[in-house]
Amino acid sequence: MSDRFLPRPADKFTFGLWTVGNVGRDPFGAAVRPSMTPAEIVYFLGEVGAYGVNFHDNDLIPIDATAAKKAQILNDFKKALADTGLVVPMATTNLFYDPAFRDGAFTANDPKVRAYALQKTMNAMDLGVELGASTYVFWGGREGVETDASKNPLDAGKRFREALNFLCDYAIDQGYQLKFALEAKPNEPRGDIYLATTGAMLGFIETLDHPEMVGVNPEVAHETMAGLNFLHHVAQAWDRGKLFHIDLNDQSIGRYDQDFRFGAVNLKSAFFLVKFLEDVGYDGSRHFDAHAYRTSDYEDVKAFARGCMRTYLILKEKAAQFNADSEIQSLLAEILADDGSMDEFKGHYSPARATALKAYAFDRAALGQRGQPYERLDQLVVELLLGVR
Ligand code: GCO
Ligand code: MN
Ligand code: MN
Repeated sequence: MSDRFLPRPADKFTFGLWTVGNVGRDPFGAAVRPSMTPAEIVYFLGEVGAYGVNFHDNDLIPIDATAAKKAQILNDFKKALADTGLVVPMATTNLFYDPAFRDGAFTANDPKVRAYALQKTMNAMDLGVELGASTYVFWGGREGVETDASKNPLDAGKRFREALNFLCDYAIDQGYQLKFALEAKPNEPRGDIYLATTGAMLGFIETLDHPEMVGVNPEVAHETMAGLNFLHHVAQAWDRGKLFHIDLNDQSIGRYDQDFRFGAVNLKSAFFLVKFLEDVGYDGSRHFDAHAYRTSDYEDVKAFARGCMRTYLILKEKAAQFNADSEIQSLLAEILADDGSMDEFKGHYSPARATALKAYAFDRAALGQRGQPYERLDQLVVELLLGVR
């Protein structure tokens, strides 16, 4: 392995406890790997070179743990963090596994479930902050329906808004320096999950009492499952200053929720994503929300985790190569050429500008005759990725 692709803390590569700790259970089969304790997972992540570890409340502390058990787990976990130097940049709440959440959490029809979800989240926020988290993720896995007969989507939206407003105020009241990151997913485990895309989340955030505290946590697999262009959603989030976190993995369109190793399916999309994050200077966590194939043993899970980080770093190098490639750059310059003749029409509206633009005689036929060398450009990208440039 070439050293330049070894992860460093500055890369901010993080994994959830549930990712490398995934035991390979799926809807059709039982666990295939023995479970590791949270502390064991931290040592495992330290060994593969990760920077941080994230968790759901119940990845760390089982939902029915006694106070003594909780204290012991926390003690072991903190020791593992200290021994490895790993940090906890993000925490989240499990609001999907327990049967109590079978009809959702913040959007459930039963007000007792909604209140319990708030209580559970406040406790989980306390736990996350105690361990150093500065980003708090909300993934509403059960916040949806199988039938719209069961729930009015307007009510669901109001309930979700009320819950987030309550929790923002709780964070402020506690003096927590927490930012919230909302993670959209179109479906699975519910038939349809509310606020199904990152774009929907961005619109929703503006309706909150403290929109400045709330951003998004887009995930490659989630927009891809819906057949959408993930990069475009990330770009919109970045443009609004809302890219607070990102979940990296991979996914084939039209398949089950795969959570594959970053870059495992669509290297070209992964390349443009990494290039975007690096070009704009995204400096948050690069969080891998993925898990190894069910066929893997723990040696292979290490290969999975190292592979996620290594592919990111290779693609980062490819992005720098793209930016330095004279043929690519001169093609881009040609594509983006601007002779300045339209300068008088650029910028904000003014009555004079509108009048001048309406009076201008365009040569529409000439506009339509101009071709663009996008085939050449794309082939250069392909060759760069294939390592022949
Ligand atoms: C999924 C989601 C989850 C969330 C996690 C953190 O598809 O199951 O991506 O993995 O990211 O619950 O909120
Ligand atoms: Mn996911
Ligand atoms: Mn995720």
